[in-house]
Amino acid sequence: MEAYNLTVKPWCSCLLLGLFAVITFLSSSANAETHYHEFVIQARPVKRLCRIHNTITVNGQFPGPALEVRNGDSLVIKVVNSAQYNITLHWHGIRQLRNPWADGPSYVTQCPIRPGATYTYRFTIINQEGTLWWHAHSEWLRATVYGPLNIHPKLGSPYPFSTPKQEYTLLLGEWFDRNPMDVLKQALFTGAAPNVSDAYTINGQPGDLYRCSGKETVRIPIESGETVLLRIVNSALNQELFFAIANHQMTVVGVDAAYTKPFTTRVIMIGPGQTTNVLLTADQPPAHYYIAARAYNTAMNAPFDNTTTTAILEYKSASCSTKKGQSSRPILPRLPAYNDTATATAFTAGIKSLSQVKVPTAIDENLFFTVGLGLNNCTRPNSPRCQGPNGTRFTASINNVSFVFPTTNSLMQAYYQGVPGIFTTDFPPVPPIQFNYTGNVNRGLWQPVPGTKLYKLKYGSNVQIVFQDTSIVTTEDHPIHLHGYQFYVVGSGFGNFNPSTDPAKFNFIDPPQRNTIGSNPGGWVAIRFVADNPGIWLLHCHIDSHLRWGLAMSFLVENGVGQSQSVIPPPADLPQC
Ligand SMILES: *[C@@H]1O[C@H](CO)[C@@H](O)[C@H](O)[C@H]1NC(C)=O
Ligand SMILES: *[C@@H]1O[C@H](CO)[C@@H](O)[C@H](O)[C@H]1NC(C)=O
Ligand SMILES: *[C@@H]1O[C@H](CO)[C@@H](O)[C@H](O)[C@H]1NC(C)=O
Ligand SMILES: *[C@@H]1O[C@H](CO)[C@@H](O)[C@H](O)[C@H]1NC(C)=O
Ligand SMILES: *[C@@H]1O[C@H](CO)[C@@H](O)[C@H](O)[C@H]1NC(C)=O
Ligand SMILES: *[C@@H]1O[C@H](CO)[C@@H](O)[C@H](O)[C@H]1NC(C)=O
Ligand SMILES: *[C@@H]1O[C@H](CO)[C@@H](O)[C@H](O)[C@H]1NC(C)=O
Ligand SMILES: *[C@@H]1O[C@H](CO)[C@@H](O)[C@H](O)[C@H]1NC(C)=O
Ligand SMILES: [Cu+2]
Repeated sequence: MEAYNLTVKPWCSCLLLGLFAVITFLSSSANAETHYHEFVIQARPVKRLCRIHNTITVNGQFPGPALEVRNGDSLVIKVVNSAQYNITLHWHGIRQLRNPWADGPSYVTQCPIRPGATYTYRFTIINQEGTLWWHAHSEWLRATVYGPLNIHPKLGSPYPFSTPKQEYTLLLGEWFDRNPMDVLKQALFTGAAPNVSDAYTINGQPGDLYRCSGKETVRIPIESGETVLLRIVNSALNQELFFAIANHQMTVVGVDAAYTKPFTTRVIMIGPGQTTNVLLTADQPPAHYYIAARAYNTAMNAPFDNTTTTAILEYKSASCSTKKGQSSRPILPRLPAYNDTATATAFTAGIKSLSQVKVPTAIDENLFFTVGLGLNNCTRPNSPRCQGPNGTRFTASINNVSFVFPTTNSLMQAYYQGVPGIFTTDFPPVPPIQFNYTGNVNRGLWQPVPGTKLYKLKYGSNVQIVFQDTSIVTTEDHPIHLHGYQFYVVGSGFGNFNPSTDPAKFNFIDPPQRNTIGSNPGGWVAIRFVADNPGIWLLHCHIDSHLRWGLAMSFLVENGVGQSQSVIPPPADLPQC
């Protein structure tokens, strides 16, 4: 099984010697297995865009090591923090049943792993198959600390499609020609939007269209006529992306570790946090074709990185003839306009579960969450700390609460140990004020209230949440990620959600199962799930600048009856604050 195409350049391979290299082989044993890994967080020189950057990596690798596992397997990952920053790791999309201790968001389920400290994440994959990924979940460290987590079917269980000849994981990333932590620090000081990235990347490489990058461009070899599986992950920090392959169609077969009804498309849109599995058949004349990704940008009047990253789909039979003396570049695919919401929406709406699913119908918790940005007024608008629009500071909120992460304890540790004063459980189920969410919103409504508010859910309750984007500052597609759950996306639309007419159009037959879904710019999306995983689970926008401004909240899912419905005790090495 060939899985992950990582180019190790000669100048850095020496650095890798002597380090703990992690290579996963899937053994042929019929039983579930336990995979042991050591992830050493360390700064390493990485050359991109003509410059060498001291980059936070795992085991010196950028992107980090690929985890190849099977449904039912367990993982034991010892994280050794040899970097200068506090860090935690999150296993994005893994349900972590009754085990919030292994989820990772810093100050939510654990205190950070300090420099010099270690923590071992232990978890089992239960009934999940497809592509997930792992990433740092503290400040902006996930800009470079991320890697794939590919879950293969149990031994002897086939895919619900013909077995592909090869598999390749394509991690789409965002590269800053700076230390990303400094970019964040500057933004938090000025109150303005953070600087945009300098490049997008595919498996860490920007590709041919950037300075100094051409030679390192990722190449995907393919044999004429064969079909391969591409596991595409949007690991970019702040940007939704369009993705296409010149002259080729793709067949979508899975998203976020759930199989989908196959459908053919020329372009995919993928939000930060999401994954998309596609089958690709080499049915074109043997040649080299660009694989490319660039921004899908929905925020109005906001600067964004408008560059294009590329990899090369290389027909093997074309290699010899075209490698030498090849003067013309591969063909670039046509990507939609940056603001092509029609294409993005049509793609996302086309995704359906492979077969009929069991959507909860009798709803116990009917939640309506407004999501969006805001502006905090400054008493001294000319202060260097108020460089947001018209002397303000950017903020963001859900239901007018701008989420504040605790600093002296994690939510889960405080809850488990009964430590008071860390959070309250009065998060509002509906917005405190009703207004025309997508209309011209009165400026007096733009400033939310900071708070560390949780919403309590009874074990086993049936939950519906409608995420309503607002036009405060700007309408925008917010990719909302829920930890600890896979939810059904039952409906979506534009404008204001209409509770009397829209639910009639919900899909209860074959809605997709996801862990991250976009709110629709100036629109809404509705999800449903059963609160069957006790613990504290973060819900947030996966655009990291929005997350840091407060576009988040947390659910406190209470224990049910007995041990099998209760949070397991924390591991002995859980970091303390
Ligand atoms: C952000 O961009 C501004 C303008 O280009 C530049 O002056 C500043 O140094 C940048 N800051 C960081 C941290 O990259
Ligand atoms: C990208 O943005 C820059 C600066 O705003 C602009 O000069 C350039 O034309 C844009 N490029 C594309 C491909 O849109
Ligand atoms: C998209 O941008 C183009 C050019 O920047 C503009 O002409 C067009 O009106 C925009 N379309 C939408 C749907 O906003
Ligand atoms: C900033 O002020 C200008 C001039 O008063 C106004 O036109 C603009 O809408 C304001 N922008 C914001 C974001 O408040
Ligand atoms: C909300 O605002 C939009 C955009 O201005 C407008 O088209 C719509 O009629 C308004 N809706 C209501 C209920 O006022
Ligand atoms: C913030 O400032 C704007 C414009 O100066 C004003 O309209 C708004 O009411 C102020 N908001 C608050 C909460 O003071
Ligand atoms: C949010 O709360 C603040 C403080 O009560 C208020 O000024 C503002 O209008 C509220 N905004 C919304 C959208 O509810
Ligand atoms: C790192 O985490 C510890 C424990 O929570 C905290 O005391 C310390 O302030 C953190 N350091 C930074 C730089 O955030
Ligand atoms: Cu957002």
